Amino acid sequence: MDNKKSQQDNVLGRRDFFSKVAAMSATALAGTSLLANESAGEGDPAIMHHTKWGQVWGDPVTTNLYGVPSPYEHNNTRRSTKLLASGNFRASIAVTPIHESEGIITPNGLFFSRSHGGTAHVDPNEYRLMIHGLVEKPIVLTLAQLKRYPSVTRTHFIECPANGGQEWRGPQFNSVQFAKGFMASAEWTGVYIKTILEDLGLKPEAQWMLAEGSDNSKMGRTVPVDKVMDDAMIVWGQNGEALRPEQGYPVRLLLPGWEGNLCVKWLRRLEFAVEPWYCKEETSKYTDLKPTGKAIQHFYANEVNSTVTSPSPEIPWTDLKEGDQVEIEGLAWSGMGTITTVDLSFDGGRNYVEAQIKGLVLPKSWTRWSYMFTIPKDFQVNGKQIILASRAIDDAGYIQPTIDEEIGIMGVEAVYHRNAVETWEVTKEGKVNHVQIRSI
Ligand SMILES: Nc1nc2c(c(=O)[nH]1)N[C@H]1C(S)=C(S)[C@@H](COP(=O)(O)O)O[C@H]1N2
Ligand SMILES: [Mo]
Repeated sequence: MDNKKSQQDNVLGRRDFFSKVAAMSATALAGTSLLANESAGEGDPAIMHHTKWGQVWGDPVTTNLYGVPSPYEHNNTRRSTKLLASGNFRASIAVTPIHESEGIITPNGLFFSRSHGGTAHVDPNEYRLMIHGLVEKPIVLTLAQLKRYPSVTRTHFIECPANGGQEWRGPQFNSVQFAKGFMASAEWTGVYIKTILEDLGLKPEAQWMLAEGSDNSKMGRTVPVDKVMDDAMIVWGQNGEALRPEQGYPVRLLLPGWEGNLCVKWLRRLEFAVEPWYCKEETSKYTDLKPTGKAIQHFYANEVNSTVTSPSPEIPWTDLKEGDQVEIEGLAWSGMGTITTVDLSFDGGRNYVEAQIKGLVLPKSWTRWSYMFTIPKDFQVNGKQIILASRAIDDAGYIQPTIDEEIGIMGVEAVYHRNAVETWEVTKEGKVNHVQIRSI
């Protein structure tokens, strides 16, 4: 495997800025309370009067036998754009509103979706999975038979390796949803493929596994047997219910941390062999062109990455004023391991302070981070406009590169595996814009 980014062993630039910002926040937190001085007081009719909804019957419990979000949340949706679609939107991508997401799980209706031939609608009664090639006992399973294997439940993100891939030459989208939302996270239930292979008997010469979809795109990708025997899963459950059609109902392949493209949906066939297949999606696509003209192939894991999600172009600070406390939040993730540290910069990545990691920290999972911040005068820190940037480190020892480091190695002709530090400027009105800062 060609690891395109070298490991950096030192964490740069925490020094003086760290102490300054830390001191600033500490003083602010000691001197004021969070929101206790903001009380609307006695005059607020919204708390003084009976509520409209408290004076009528509520809906019968039978109104939504399958629950739907409050109508007030109508804006919290996946989004798509012609820039990300071909022709009739069948081969297209709809991105997750990561700025609206809470915790580390994406609700199924908001899970990003990328399909090369449209969403297939599979009849579970006609569903079959064939496992063959270099196995002692080839098999064709129905869905019910597949589910008789012992199941496991694991939380993992799926990220299209093209996440951010439109932006090698600079921001295309003034939106965190479009810039970073080619990913989502769920609690998946299924069976480890190694469990099935213990049953069927994998022949020792097997080195590669072909996974093929039954949809119109016939998505085919080859996976090294090492990964298959490590943590590859066949999944049918997504956040406590069956997979959604967009996620490959009734069954998909899940390769924790690896390119979303390899997680073949509407899975029909697994075949084991000595050589890789060199399918269309691992030759013409999902390879990265380097400045030398050579392409990187068989490069699978999504590397350590992070983004600020709030504030963002979608969630600006325009309603906040000097002295207000606000939580800066974001996500960090790595397909190679567990997030250990997230750093936050107010000056575009020159200096960093350490952010707080919140909640569950799981391998190959979204990890939520946060930083309590006091809005400074004119939204300036040390007399300069704020440029937010986050940088994550994982336990495989990787640290996100700067955009200059990444472009230095990859040029700008690549599409996949962009994981450089992203930058977000805050204007003096509190608006947030996606920017790219070179040569810092
Ligand atoms: N059968 C099949 N599997 C597929 C695809 C497809 O078009 N057909 N798209 C792939 C791509 S490019 C990605 S990024 C992920 C997206 O998974 P999601 O739609 O559940 O987010 O599925 C992968 N698996
Ligand atoms: Mo993808």
